[in-house]
Amino acid sequence: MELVQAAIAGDRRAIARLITLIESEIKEAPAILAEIYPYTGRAYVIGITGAPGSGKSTLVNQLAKSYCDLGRRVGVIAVDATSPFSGGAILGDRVRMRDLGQYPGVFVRSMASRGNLGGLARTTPAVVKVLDAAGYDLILVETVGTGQLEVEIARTAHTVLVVEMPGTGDEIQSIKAGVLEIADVVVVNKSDRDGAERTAAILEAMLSTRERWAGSGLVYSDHSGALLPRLAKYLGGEKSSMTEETSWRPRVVRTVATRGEGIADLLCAIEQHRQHLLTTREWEERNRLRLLSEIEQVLRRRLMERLLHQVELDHLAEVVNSVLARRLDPYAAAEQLLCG
Ligand SMILES: Nc1nc2c(ncn2[C@@H]2O[C@H](COP(=O)(O)OP(=O)(O)O)[C@@H](O)[C@H]2O)c(=O)[nH]1
Ligand SMILES: [Mg+2]
Repeated sequence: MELVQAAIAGDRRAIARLITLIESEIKEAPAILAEIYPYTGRAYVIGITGAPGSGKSTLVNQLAKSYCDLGRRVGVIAVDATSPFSGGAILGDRVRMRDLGQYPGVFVRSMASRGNLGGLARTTPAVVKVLDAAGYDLILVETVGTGQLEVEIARTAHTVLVVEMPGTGDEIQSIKAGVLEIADVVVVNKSDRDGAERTAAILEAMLSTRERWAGSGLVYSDHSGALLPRLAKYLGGEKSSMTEETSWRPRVVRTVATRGEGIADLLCAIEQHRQHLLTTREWEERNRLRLLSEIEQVLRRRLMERLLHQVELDHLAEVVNSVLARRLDPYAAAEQLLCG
């Protein structure tokens, strides 16, 4: 496809159009991704998650500029919440990210989550691939930041930053949301406010006691992960090849994103994590789990589509009526639908 080749060659308009096609999940999307896939696997993906207002977008701005100054090509994907009422995405982030547009080496894209839970849009991993194939060697992905458990980013990124603000133990969002589990680097942003030092100390203490094994966040037992943990175990061998000495201990970094303070430290922590992944088996393990998780998600969707395609509507209505009339329970109903 001409458009795909143009995007791979780095044509910004082609990249933008390709992303739009993939986002709208046109029926050619699988063929497009198949063409792109051989060109992927070169980018380093950094995920940025954390509660709304914690400063994710401001940090992403700073990181993008810093990497750009270092001569890197940077792709930015900001996932917005889609309001179930308006269907529109939040404008604030888009405005905030606009000044990145002046940087020729930076490509910025907003995506609406379209009701997908887990902090990303369903097509975000595919969009990451487009930017990867187009030669962006660093890709920053900002999650929606609903304050809920956003673990999908751990399956997409090589390094996950969890952004916090100064607060007491009770107020620290990532502890409440359990999202600390997936953090590779914890950022205490807004460190110009009181209590940043104490917050950093609380987080350090939390992180030193958390149970760890390579890629724990990746096989987090969310509602969907039945196949993934089993296969991961089978393919990856024992639960952990990491000993205490070789496993990564998440770093805590304080920043003031609005003033660019602490950004150099943050870059350093990200680089240390990257080096850690590369020098241990974790790099390989994470890649395996990431791809496995992607296959599983496509499989899940395809199986459901196939099932819905096969079931006769008459039959479905009949089964539902039986459940309503208490002649059949929901489990038996599902079984009947599966067996046709
Ligand atoms: N005081 C202070 N404000 C900040 C800092 N970083 C971001 N902000 C402000 O916090 C608000 C939310 O930032 P934003 O980046 O949109 O947060 P997001 O919702 O997590 O993406 C904005 O008004 C920023 O200007 C910081 O380090 N210190
Ligand atoms: Mg934001």
